[in-house]
Amino acid sequence: MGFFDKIKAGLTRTKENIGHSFDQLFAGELDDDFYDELEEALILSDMGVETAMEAVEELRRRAKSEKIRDAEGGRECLRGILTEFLDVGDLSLKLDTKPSVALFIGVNGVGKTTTIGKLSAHLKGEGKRVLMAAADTFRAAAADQLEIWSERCGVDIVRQHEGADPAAVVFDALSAAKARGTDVVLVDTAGRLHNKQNLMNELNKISRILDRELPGADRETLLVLDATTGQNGLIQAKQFREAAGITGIVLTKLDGSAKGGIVVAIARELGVPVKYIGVGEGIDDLMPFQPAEFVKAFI
Ligand SMILES: Nc1nc2c(ncn2[C@@H]2O[C@H](COP(=O)(O)OP(=O)(O)OP(=O)(O)O)[C@@H](O)[C@H]2O)c(=O)[nH]1
Ligand SMILES: [Mg+2]
Repeated sequence: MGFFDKIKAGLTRTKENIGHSFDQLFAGELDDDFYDELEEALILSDMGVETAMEAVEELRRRAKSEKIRDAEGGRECLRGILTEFLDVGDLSLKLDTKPSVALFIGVNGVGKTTTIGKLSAHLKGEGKRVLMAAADTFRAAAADQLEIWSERCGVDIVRQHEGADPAAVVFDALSAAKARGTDVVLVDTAGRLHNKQNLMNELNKISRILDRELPGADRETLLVLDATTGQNGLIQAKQFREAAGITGIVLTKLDGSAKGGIVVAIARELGVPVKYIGVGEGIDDLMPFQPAEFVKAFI
């Protein structure tokens, strides 16, 4: 299945939640009732009140200035507006230096480890030498889970004992990467610590090691968010954004009960691009995000 079909299948929940499909909504006239219903539907799709209102306001403005009268024309216009909302930065991963580093952060259970596994397979397929760093030392099972992915993908892993200093694991991984001619180091981090401050301190310490050991190297800090958590995910994202400079979002579980609008809300409210989406638990279920295709499947 291609991007469009996967997304379309994943967003069946949006339809259930807004009580009807966008198709039905876009069947009639562009009157006041239409705009009210559209705003409600967008809010119910997890877009957030602010972003939904902005989108509808902009549609009203453009429909007037471009003399769009029928709803089908309105649909095309709305698609354009939402695609613009999603256009907040470069969608590709900039991992060109050798080595370069991608750091995966996010609360527990969102899909960090799984995403690293999927991305490893993808990068390896492009001919890159990948190394995983098991810097989630909070639970022994975390490194075990990453190790299973490393075996599945046939890539190297650096790990230490449970409770080891995550920054020390990163230090080891970078030394190994330099010695082995690795292209990309993927760093898994803990989602759960005794408290949020500990987690943020730990991420800062890892970040300082990267600055010191690999000055000038390309680095992506990818915040992994579970799309099914809706607006809660946005609150988490704002906290992480303050603690660590996020360069991109990986939005997982868009195959599940996610409602789609959250994708637009994240890009719009955080100003950080969604770079990849997770559409299942399998090794091939990670896709580069395609804004225009996404919006077409959504609306
Ligand atoms: N349906 C679906 N499930 C996913 C996706 N990504 C991850 N999962 C599942 O979500 C669960 C949690 O994934 P993990 O990768 O362990 O999440 P994590 O962020 O590493 O979790 P912690 O290490 O506990 O912080 C697993 O059962 C994954 O298979 C996705 O895109 N779709
Ligand atoms: Mg994990």
